[in-house]
Amino acid sequence: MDLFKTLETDFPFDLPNRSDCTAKWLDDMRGYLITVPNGEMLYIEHFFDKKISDRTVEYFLENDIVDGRTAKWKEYSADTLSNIRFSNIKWKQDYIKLYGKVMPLPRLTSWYGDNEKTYTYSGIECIPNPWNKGLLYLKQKIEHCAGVTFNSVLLNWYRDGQDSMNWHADDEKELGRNPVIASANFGETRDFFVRRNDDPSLKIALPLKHGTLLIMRGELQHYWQHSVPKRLKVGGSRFNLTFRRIGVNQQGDTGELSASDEHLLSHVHS
Ligand SMILES: O=C(O)CCC(=O)C(=O)O
Repeated sequence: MDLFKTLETDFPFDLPNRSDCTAKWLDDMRGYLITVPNGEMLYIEHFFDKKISDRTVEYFLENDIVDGRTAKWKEYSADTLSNIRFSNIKWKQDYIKLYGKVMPLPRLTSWYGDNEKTYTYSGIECIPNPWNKGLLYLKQKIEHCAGVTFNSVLLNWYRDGQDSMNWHADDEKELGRNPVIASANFGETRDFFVRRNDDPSLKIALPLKHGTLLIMRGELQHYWQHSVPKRLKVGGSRFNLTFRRIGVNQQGDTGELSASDEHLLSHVHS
């Protein structure tokens, strides 16, 4: 037991100084359980080690034209990007209609999942790409920790600190009530903010780093929103993967792993 982890000032994130917002180090998880009114989060700063995290970034960027590590991705137009064949992830530029104007989302995205796990957010319909080896590897590790299975993942690529994600909750009806959402992070560190719907001044800032896993669960998506604000000093790419369960919770299937599921998972390998 690492005694120093029990010191309140030692948290690697900012927690409001209130008795109903607490964090507790869990030795078996090697992370913090953060409890807030109507929700909880598990924050595992170094869930994936540096080797796996570095390899994941490479895997996401492998393509037929440019060196993924040195390319100035923000300088590529949507047209140029659509002509680059990424070997492992089908990145795309999505658009939303805002005040009658069509605007590019300030990040690239990609959606993977089981057959027919179509997902719609902000009016964007996502048809799933089939799982690949790398994503299944990450999914299996995360499921083992989260204790639930996931059938889909939204990938976000923040090419630099100007790319961002606005305040929202993952509360689409396909996700069912009280969804478990697992967020895996690679590349540049970005601040992830969580704020209470009925009191936006109640806010938590969590740095999501190269290899950090954040699991959101309980009623969090119904009472809190989250965002990733711009950080102009950040020059490089960050990748975020949110693993979800689409269209299953409604039938009372919680997705919890059973002993036989855990056994099956051991057959999925990198
Ligand atoms: O990039 C992040 O950490 C947030 C992603 C997110 O909120 C989402 O995909 O809904």
